Amino acid sequence: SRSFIVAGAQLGPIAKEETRPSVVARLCAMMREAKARGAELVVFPELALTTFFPRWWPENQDEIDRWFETEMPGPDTQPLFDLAVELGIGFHLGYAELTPEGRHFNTAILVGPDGAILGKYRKIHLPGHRDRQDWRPFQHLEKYYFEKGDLGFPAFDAFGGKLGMCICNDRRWPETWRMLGLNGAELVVLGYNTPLHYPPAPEHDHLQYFHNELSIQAGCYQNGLWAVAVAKAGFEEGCELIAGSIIVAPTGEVLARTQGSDDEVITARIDLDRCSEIRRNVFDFAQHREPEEYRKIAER
Ligand code: CDT
Repeated sequence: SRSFIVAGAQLGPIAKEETRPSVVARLCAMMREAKARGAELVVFPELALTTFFPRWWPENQDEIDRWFETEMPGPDTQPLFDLAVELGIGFHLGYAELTPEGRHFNTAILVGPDGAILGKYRKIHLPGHRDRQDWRPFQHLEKYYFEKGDLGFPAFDAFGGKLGMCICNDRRWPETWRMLGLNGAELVVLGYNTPLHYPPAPEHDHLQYFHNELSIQAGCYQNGLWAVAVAKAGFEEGCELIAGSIIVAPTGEVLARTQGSDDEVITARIDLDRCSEIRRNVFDFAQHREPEEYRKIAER
């Protein structure tokens, strides 16, 4: 078996004025707890170093760039990498990336227990809107702040198997999971910032937790893979974000779930060999997929 313990490290709210070093100290405390509980990998949320800034319309370029990292690790994030090496634990971190060419991405990385970056993913499904919409109680300007990811849905050799990443809204799209499954991912790690209130369709607000779990459980089952899905949660700058971080098996079963909406670590032992329970049966892609019937999926 290829079994090991994974951790999800849910974050409670991050205030607009909370500093990077303060947030990194919170991440380090949860990394220590994950290690104490035997985890070899700890998963942090989407945009885990700052408040969820796409909720504000920026007045100038500086108000955009202040949220972005120009190097990884940089001076503020180096302590997280140093602690990972000291403890011998890998991690997944979401952050806003500003490239040397001036490109802005919603990014996540996978870091090994030696502190080396094993893989990078840039968010492909950017939700929300590009223009300022003052009728909303808060903005969701991901289409304005970020450009679409340009790295596809790769799976990386790591932790004795194949690991893939996606970010928040990506988890709602079956194409994300199928691309990761086709690329061989056995474990998908992801973070999310999901407001409880969805202004364009408030009649669905009570379904936010359900749709989160539905999407992740279906993605796992239909592709025979594991997932660790981790929230930034709680009341953040007047906006309530859902919690409900989960670890899900290839059968679609939820093995661990957070209880509250603050900083909280969950763990579960996972066995990558269990992917074959699904992949050798109902979802044996080689035997049963019919891609020539799916052409429309890859068309505009
Ligand atoms: N961060 C992120 O992608 N959040 C979206 C919110 C709903 S769409 C405005 C999500 O899919 O959870």
